[in-house]
Amino acid sequence: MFPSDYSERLDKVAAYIGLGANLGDPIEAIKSARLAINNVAGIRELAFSSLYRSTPLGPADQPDYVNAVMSVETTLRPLELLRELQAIETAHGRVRKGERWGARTLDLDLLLYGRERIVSEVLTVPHPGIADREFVLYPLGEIAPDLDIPGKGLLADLVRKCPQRGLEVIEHA
Ligand code: ROI
Repeated sequence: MFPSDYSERLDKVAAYIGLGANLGDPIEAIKSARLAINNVAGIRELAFSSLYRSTPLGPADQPDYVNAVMSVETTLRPLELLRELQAIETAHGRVRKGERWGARTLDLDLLLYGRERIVSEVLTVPHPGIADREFVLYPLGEIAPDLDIPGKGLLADLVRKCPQRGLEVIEHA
């Protein structure tokens, strides 16, 4: 890795973050994460979707999730942004146990970073699940209906092809 990966860049990039939680008080966790993200130097919120209740993807023996998506303008580089999001997850009680599809107090996914495509050991952007997860696509459609997702196509087309699986708005933006 180059040292420059951790230096602040001067140009502003639009990034999209997926928020999810299904343990403890998920609504509170999402709202608290929003505040924490806004408190990071070099990140400014552009838009925040409604809060949604969603059916778990993965093992069904876990509570429903609360999901939302936010867009930010950032001067941080992708890995810096990722580290900040992981620190906020940890501060919200997230313990990474290596289990892949389990319940979590807070999950922050870097969905998109400008129009960049990144594939590395620690980060894949666009997020690998972005094109077929209703709890990402529908909230994204609310805040960025005209989005063209690098390598995946128009968001509107992806939304049209994606079953809602019981997804519902629980708190309007
Ligand atoms: N399922 C839903 N509905 N929402 C999530 O945010 C979510 N996150 C996950 C897995 C376990 C894949 N399932 C999810 O990480």
